[in-house]
Amino acid sequence: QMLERELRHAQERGQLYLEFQPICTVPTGHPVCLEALVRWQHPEFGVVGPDIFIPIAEDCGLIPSLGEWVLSHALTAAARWHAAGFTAVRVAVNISPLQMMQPQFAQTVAQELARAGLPPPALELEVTEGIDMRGRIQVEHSVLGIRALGVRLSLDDFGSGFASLSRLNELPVDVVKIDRMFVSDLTGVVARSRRRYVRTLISAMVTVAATLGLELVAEGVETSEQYDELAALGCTHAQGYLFSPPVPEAGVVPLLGHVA
Ligand code: G
Ligand code: G
Ligand code: G
Ligand code: MN
Ligand code: NA
Repeated sequence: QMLERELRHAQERGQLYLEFQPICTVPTGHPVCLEALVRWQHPEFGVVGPDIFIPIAEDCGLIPSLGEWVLSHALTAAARWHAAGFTAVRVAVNISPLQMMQPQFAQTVAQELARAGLPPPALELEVTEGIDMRGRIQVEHSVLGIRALGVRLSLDDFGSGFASLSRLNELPVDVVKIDRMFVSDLTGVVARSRRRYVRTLISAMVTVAATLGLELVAEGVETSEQYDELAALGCTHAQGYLFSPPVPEAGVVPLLGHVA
């Protein structure tokens, strides 16, 4: 496949770059974390999104190397904003389940933190809720290793897959991210019963997160109507176009400076 061949060269040809999107506290809107999102600038195809090329990288064995590139560059960026004085602002990095299956994954994370000169709690690793059961022992090994370092774990896309509210207390995570589909249906043009269901669900998530001492992030917040609804329900954190779209690295410090 053509994309696969091109992707094999993307890293060495300097075609990958990161954007960063703030995760903000509710209700003050202050950024506490920036999620790194990888992009591929191809000379002919233009900017290719991770929705397209991450699955390809996973299929053709490129994900360990690509994932390490993302981790390394995200930490380098975070070291820069820490050096600029924003030491309380973390960086979140999306991790493919295939990376979690590598025996040496936690060790790689430790090495990259040391290289960037950052303390482990400055890093949050986002694992998607759809993480499957094959190689579960190895995934658990990585999870324990990551936790032992003091790196934070975030459960991405919560509600979209297999995890249930009742399973949350078995998962050693610090953060739960409500899938943006729920946020969208909170105020969207959907049946009144669907809106009521989504509101009840988020309210239950707020209760469970508070009980377990987890941070709860609503993803994909686009309108102040959604924001106000989430604030009223008791959501502690939010992310989305309302606050900021993903921005290039040069846009991060101005973003932090603006709200500091
Ligand atoms: O940035 P965007 O909304 O296009 O991201 C689409 C999807 O790609 C999201 O599910 C996001 O989690 C995923 N993604 C973005 N960057 C990375 C990355 O560096 N690694 C992995 N594994 N997934 C990523
Ligand atoms: O006020 P400040 O510049 O910190 O806000 C940062 C972001 O958070 C802005 O994009 C703003 O729209 C959003 N925000 C902060 N507080 C509220 C609020 O009470 N309601 C809504 N709708 N948005 C808010
Ligand atoms: O699955 P994950 O949460 O990592 O996906 C993040 C993706 O969501 C990024 O690709 C980002 O571009 C996208 N995104 C961020 N904010 C919004 C938003 O407010 N609305 C929508 N529709 N997508 C968003
Ligand atoms: Mn994510
Ligand atoms: Na998500």
